[in-house]
Amino acid sequence: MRQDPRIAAAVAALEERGYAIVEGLAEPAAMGSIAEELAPHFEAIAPQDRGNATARIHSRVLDNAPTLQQRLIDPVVSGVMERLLGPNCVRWQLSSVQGIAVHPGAADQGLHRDDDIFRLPHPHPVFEVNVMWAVTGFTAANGATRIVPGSHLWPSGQKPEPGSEIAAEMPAGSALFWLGSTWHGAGANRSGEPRIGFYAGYSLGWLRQEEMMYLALPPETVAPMPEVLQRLIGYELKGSMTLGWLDGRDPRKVLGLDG
Ligand SMILES: O=C(O)CCC(=O)C(=O)O
Repeated sequence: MRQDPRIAAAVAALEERGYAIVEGLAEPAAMGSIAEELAPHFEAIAPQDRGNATARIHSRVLDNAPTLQQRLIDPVVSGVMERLLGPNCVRWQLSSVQGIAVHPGAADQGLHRDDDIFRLPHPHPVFEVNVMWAVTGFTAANGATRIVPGSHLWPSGQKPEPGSEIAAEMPAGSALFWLGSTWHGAGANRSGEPRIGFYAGYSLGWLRQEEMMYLALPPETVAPMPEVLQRLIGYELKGSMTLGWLDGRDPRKVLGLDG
């Protein structure tokens, strides 16, 4: 079967520049449904916990959020992960999920590399690839993610010069991909409307996930989700009795997830 050409184009851009934008990957109507799925979680955050006018919610939002769940297993996203992470693990995984609302008045987030949490010297093979879905449009004025092109190839210790970043502007329904090694950060919101994005981080299946997924999304919560998503969250045995067993057995069988 012929692969969607957007996969090869995104992989080439990620390898060359450290980021890729796939415009219109989801229908605008899907983003409307996702905004509705996220809204009660954002509303539940107390203003004093918002911090810097940027509100974050985490992977628990996946519960009862079928439109959002489908975006996480989008075939173009999966194709990119298979190409970039697949060669270095039995199965890649979801590492962290976040809804991020950058409200008017938010200052810009410092530029950073997501994979610095693993403390390995750069450059190194790709072990993390992240995706930001534009739930609202992303513009330079409303806090679009800032990206430093080519910075994924830099050695540890090299820092971005001021002004070397671009704003990843994109219409609602688009997806911004970046490598864990690419310097980036949310922009300041100088507009009158919130910038809402939905972030999903993917990593090699043998790394520790950033979020404690099994506690955030216990077996009874994932049971109604698509099987492929359950597996990405971590409910699977990777390889034959190698990684991720429970009581020495396949966790899907122990937990009754295979029916
Ligand atoms: O919200 C964004 O545009 C980027 C978020 C980010 O880089 C982070 O939270 O580490």
